[in-house]
Amino acid sequence: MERTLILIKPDGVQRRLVGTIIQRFEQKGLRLAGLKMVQADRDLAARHYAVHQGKPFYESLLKFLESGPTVAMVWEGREAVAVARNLMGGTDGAKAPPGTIRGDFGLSVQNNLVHGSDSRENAEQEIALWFHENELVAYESSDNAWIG
Ligand code: D4T
Repeated sequence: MERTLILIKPDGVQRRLVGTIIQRFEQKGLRLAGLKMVQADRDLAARHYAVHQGKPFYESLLKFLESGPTVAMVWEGREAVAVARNLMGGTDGAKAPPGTIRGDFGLSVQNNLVHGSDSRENAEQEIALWFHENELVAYESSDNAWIG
């Protein structure tokens, strides 16, 4: 079963979009395996966005992620990484298509509401960064046979 890390970034929390965003992943058929609210500090923000170190938007990106609580989640299911990225839409909310989270609720590049892992390998690293293994719950969902 593939897993992915999804963050509802501080703008999504402040704009009271947590329930709406969770509903998108839930209705698609992905299964929630972990959920918590985190106030990211500089260390966590820097480790999460290490790949962007040195880019012009890096400092501003860290400040944004530190600016308020984030909802961290692990979702699992068939092709969970790609499915979640499709639900989110592209980085820039102004260009993301309607029907996607960013396309429906955002106009910004930086304040783009959600983060989703971009590969299976990065997903596992990011899950380990945001969660302890004992915070994740393995269970059978009763609708498995219908969703696939
Ligand atoms: P994340 O990683 O948050 O899911 O976003 P994306 O995968 O869609 O986009 P990304 O890695 O290219 O960028 C990470 C993060 O940086 C912000 N950003 C990006 C920014 O503030 N200015 C920029 O010019 C770019 C390219 C938005 C998302």
